[in-house]
Amino acid sequence: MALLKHLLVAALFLVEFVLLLAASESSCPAFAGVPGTPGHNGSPGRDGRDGFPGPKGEKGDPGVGAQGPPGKIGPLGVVGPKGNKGNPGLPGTGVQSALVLQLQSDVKYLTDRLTAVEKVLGFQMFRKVGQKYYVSDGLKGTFEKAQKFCSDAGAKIVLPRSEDENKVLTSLQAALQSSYVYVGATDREKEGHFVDMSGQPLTFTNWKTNEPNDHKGAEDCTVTDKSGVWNDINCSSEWHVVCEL
Ligand SMILES: *[C@@H]1O[C@H](CO)[C@@H](O)[C@H](O)[C@H]1NC(C)=O
Ligand SMILES: [Ca+2]
Ligand SMILES: [Ca+2]
Repeated sequence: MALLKHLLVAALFLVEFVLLLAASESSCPAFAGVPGTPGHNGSPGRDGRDGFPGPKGEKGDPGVGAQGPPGKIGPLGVVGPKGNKGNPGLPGTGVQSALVLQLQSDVKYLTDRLTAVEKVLGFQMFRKVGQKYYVSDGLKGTFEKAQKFCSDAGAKIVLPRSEDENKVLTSLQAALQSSYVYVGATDREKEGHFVDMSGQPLTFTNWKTNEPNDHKGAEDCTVTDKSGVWNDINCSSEWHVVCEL
């Protein structure tokens, strides 16, 4: 049965094929056939040609250039007028005031020391003892000249106030190869009462035995000898001058 059905279908197709051939080769009218089923979609066609150029575009915005390098520095201006005086400062705190006072004190001390040292450097010979300098140019003179020489140099005639100072004066005296050096002690105001150049009593003395003796009633000035002992002597003899700073 199945074989027979296939044979019948195949025969039907054959008849339809013969009829189609006959219809295409003859002009004689024929009956319109039953429409076939729609075919499948074909493959896409080839790309079309490029289109015509479009219309001209609108005018563009103005361009912006990059910033150029800075120009040269101009010439100096005229100096301006002097400014007004500043306002007075605020009062300092206790700590600041103390610090300023300490610094002022330190500066004054250093300035005084420097001034003294500069004076010392003006002399041919000097010795340092404590905070003092004993200085000399090797000159000789009366007591009055000795006083003036030291005063003119911004100093005072030497007067040892301690054993140490007396020894240093003896050392300087040896360097001067001096027999006697005037020291700043006199009893001109009151016989037998020796005072310093400010009129104050002496706090240190180193009198030789049996001195001061006011020999011939004419000895109101004082000298040290080579060994460092003191003697009263007249004020008009010329002895080495030593000053202290
Ligand atoms: C002063 O003393 C010296 C030596 O000590 C002596 O030669 C001189 O004559 C004295 N001068 C006076 C005025 O006394
Ligand atoms: Ca005397
Ligand atoms: Ca004497």
